[in-house]
Amino acid sequence: MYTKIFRAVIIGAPGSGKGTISTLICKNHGCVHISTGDILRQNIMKNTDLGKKAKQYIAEGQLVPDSIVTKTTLARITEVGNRSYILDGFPRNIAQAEALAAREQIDAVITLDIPHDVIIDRVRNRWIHAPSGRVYNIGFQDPKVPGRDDVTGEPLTQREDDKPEVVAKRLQLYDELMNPVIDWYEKKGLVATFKGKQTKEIWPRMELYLNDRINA
Ligand code: G5P
Ligand code: MG
Repeated sequence: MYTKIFRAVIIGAPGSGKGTISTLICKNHGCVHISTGDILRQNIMKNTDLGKKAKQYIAEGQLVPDSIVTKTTLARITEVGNRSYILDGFPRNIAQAEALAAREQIDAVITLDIPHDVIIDRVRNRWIHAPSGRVYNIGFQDPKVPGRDDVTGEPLTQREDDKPEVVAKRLQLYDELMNPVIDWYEKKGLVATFKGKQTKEIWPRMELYLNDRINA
């Protein structure tokens, strides 16, 4: 468990492993994983007002408008209260980064640098349990029973925005919008970048970094 409250942002291209690594961090260090993509997908499943507004943007690989996402994410952070968290998928542009900075003191920004060709292969093999956000990958993180979630036994699905043409759009949007966000955090001295092709190769380095950071 973290010895002090640790508030981190994780940044990486679509399919870079933000969700996978955040789950590992939270399992090993007892923090809360806040994924804006998971929150939005859960709202789409439940057909809430938020889900109805977000659905089309996500299907097309566009960003959901800031006004909606920022409000929802800050509300979730309020619910998490005085606990450590990893913010996955937010901020997505400078306006969101500024809105977050106005509210929260972020301790670290972790960026994942994974080659795009590796990402495209991964996304093709990704299956999710949409209600919980649990993620699987054929050949890397297989479900115990093919096509079924390990915990609930419910069927797995593929994401609407994992179609190849939408993934290409998401990758392009990522480079355009997130390089300025990373630079913005660089200037604040918060960024640690992890480069590699596989999560298992990145994870030991991430653990060293987190341990240093937390015990500093
Ligand atoms: P999301 O949900 O935030 P993305 O595009 O940022 O979506 P995504 O696709 O969820 O990111 P990830 O979390 O980085 O990817 O990656 P992951 O799921 O952990 O890993 C990808 C796959 O690779 C998985 O199947 C995993 O098992 C596998 N994998 C991991 N490591 C390895 C490995 O070492 N080897 C192999 N073989 N496989 C591995 O956002 C979705 C949409 O929501 C909206 C936008 O429309 C966005 O496009 N949205 C927002 N809009 C506005 N503002 C915001 N802040 C928004 N946040 C979300
Ligand atoms: Mg994710």
